[in-house]
Amino acid sequence: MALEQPFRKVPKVPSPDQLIDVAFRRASRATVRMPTKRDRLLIAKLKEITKIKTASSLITGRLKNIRGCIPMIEDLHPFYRDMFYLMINSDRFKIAMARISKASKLIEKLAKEYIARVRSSLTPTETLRLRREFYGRVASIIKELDDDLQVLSNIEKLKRLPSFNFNIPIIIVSGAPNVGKSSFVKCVSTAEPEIADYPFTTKSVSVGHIISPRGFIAQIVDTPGLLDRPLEERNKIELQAIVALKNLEGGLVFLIDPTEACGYSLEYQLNVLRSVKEMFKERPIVVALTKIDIATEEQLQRALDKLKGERVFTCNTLECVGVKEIVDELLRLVRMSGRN
Ligand SMILES: Nc1nc2c(ncn2[C@@H]2O[C@H](COP(=O)(O)OP(=O)(O)OP(=O)(O)O)[C@@H](O)[C@H]2O)c(=O)[nH]1
Ligand SMILES: [Mg+2]
Repeated sequence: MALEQPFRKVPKVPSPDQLIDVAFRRASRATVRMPTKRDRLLIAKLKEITKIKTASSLITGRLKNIRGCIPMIEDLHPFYRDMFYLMINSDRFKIAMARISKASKLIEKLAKEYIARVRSSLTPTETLRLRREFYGRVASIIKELDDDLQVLSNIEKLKRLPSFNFNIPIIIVSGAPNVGKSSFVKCVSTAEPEIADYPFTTKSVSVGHIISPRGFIAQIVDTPGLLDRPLEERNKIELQAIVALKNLEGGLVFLIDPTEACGYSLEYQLNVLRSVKEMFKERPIVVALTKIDIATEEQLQRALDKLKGERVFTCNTLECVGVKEIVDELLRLVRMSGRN
């Protein structure tokens, strides 16, 4: 199955101090092939040149590797692209990439220049002074990149996003907290769902794979903290994250707990449903009542009355009763709407 997660390969972005420390430490340990002639000046030159080469290639190598592992943002699937722009200011990102590239080229140029100067120096003391001067200049170039490296280190948070196969439908499970969303995902997906974090909160998103005798047919996503409150209760970052979710082609399941054991009144839950419908206009949505094992006749009837005109399913997500029918119905609606 073709799962995508464009940020997984982005390496850990070091701070300027970490980068400098590692490079200079590695350079001081670099081995030098001693010449057969025991010439103090020649030995000093070889030692300092090796240090300059090692430190500069480690630093430029790390910087190039970071830049090379960052995907082309405009080529990304819109879900990941929106999530990227949610976490990273696009102008600042472009500036950071350009400044890092420039710094890397400058260090390469300086290394060449200092190697040439060490080669033509006349005393061992001069070779040492030149190498130290090189280190000083490199350190100040890298320290200037503090903000830029910080910007790129935010990309690391995007590694926590789940992977998706965008060729098959994605079902988003929504509903007020505690109504049974996670239990629903567990019921319908075969393997343990992949647990990932939103980059902007500690809450975990989980993605399960739905497999039928025909194979891998859909993915199911639990999005705690995003589609569980009415629109007015969401902050800017959550609203942007919801915009990103809209790029996931498929449909939604909306769960309602008619017993209110979840801690939210039926009215509140219906208000959340209104918001979700508002946000996902023209998306297939299947509404289902959960906890039918403990719901009374009255509770069920009251919910059905309030949902008049709507096709409502029922389920018990503790024992996985009625869940398959909900998924089948949603996939049917998705196919009819041409959304995957
Ligand atoms: N009796 C009964 N309890 C259920 C059912 N589904 C879930 N529960 C219980 O309800 C509680 C919440 O279930 P979860 O699946 O964690 O609900 P959730 O919507 O994922 O909750 P959040 O992630 O906090 O929003 C748990 O204690 C479940 O055991 C059900 O069909 N019947
Ligand atoms: Mg949950």
